Amino acid sequence: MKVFQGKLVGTGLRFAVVASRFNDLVSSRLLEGVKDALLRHDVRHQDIDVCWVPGAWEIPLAAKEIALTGRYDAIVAVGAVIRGDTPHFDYVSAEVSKGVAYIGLNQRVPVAFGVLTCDNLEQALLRAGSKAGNKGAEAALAALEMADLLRNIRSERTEED
Ligand code: INI
Repeated sequence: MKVFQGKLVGTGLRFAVVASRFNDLVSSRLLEGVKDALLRHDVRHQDIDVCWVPGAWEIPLAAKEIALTGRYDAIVAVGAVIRGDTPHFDYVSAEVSKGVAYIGLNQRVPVAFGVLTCDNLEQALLRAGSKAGNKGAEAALAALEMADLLRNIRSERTEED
């Protein structure tokens, strides 16, 4: 039996973060969470690039272009979609989640989903580095694990090796 697993070791891995400027108060905290988690797992500062987009809607296109460069082992998407008085929230949150998932599958690069979809700003801030943790940091760890897992699968490196 072969067991493939990813470890949380960032040595030699390159990451891109796509961050949406809309609700910047939240997304900048998520971005800090991503950077902190990656740096604490031995990713080098110069191996983390950041790409800002206007809003969550724009994340998938930027993530696709980044994936196409072939320069990154994983991408982390961060942003905050916060419900308002109209159905706008539903359209933006549906498209960003579908788009991010599609790009990962289509480009064969992990794209971790650190985009919050919340009913209000308070819920978002709780998940951006306060009581409910930092979902950016959680997404970064998922990206790290998946990058190592794919590296292992592609080189057939298993636990027994
Ligand atoms: N973009 C967000 O990232 N979060 C939001 O909460 C949001 N709301 O609610 O409007 C939002 N809208 C902008 C959208 O992502 C696009 O940037 C815009 O529609 C232009 O394409």
